[in-house]
Amino acid sequence: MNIKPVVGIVMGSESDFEVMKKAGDMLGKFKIPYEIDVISAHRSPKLVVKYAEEAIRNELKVIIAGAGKAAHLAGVIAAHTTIPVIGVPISSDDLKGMDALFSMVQMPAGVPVATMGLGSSGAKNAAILAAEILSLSDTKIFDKLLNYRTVLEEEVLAASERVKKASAEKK
Ligand code: RP5
Repeated sequence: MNIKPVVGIVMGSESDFEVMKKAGDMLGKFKIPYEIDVISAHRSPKLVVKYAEEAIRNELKVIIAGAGKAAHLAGVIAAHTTIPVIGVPISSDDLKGMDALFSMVQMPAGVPVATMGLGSSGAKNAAILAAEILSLSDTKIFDKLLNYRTVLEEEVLAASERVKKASAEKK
């Protein structure tokens, strides 16, 4: 997208991309322009501080940060900006994401990170939450969110029909 990004998606490693691209896909559905990058709280800490400090000047409205293991990326960004930060904990083989979840959700009072659930669902929800924040001052996004909820309901109704039909066929 050529339009100026209003959401920044960052991740701690390229290995997070498979999950974090789901956030980008969801923002794309809402036609919300975003930028996406890899910056690491541990491996490139100066870049993280620079990103966070320049975020307001770059007119970002929400930052989505995904990381695994000792997941400090979202918290460090939140420490350097007042833009809302949404964290996505990413699962790893060792502790199955509990490490990332606890690192992110246990922010000390004063510096919030809106922590999502683990993995792909968390990445999608991060994008939807970003859209909800933006919708407070953008009626087009507000309408798209309402439409999205309608689609969700239609999908449940369709699933309901399929399950009832499959169950009736077994009787
Ligand atoms: C974290 O460590 C990253 O966010 C990633 O989830 C995890 C492992 O990184 P790699 O070793 O795969 O680069 O900083």
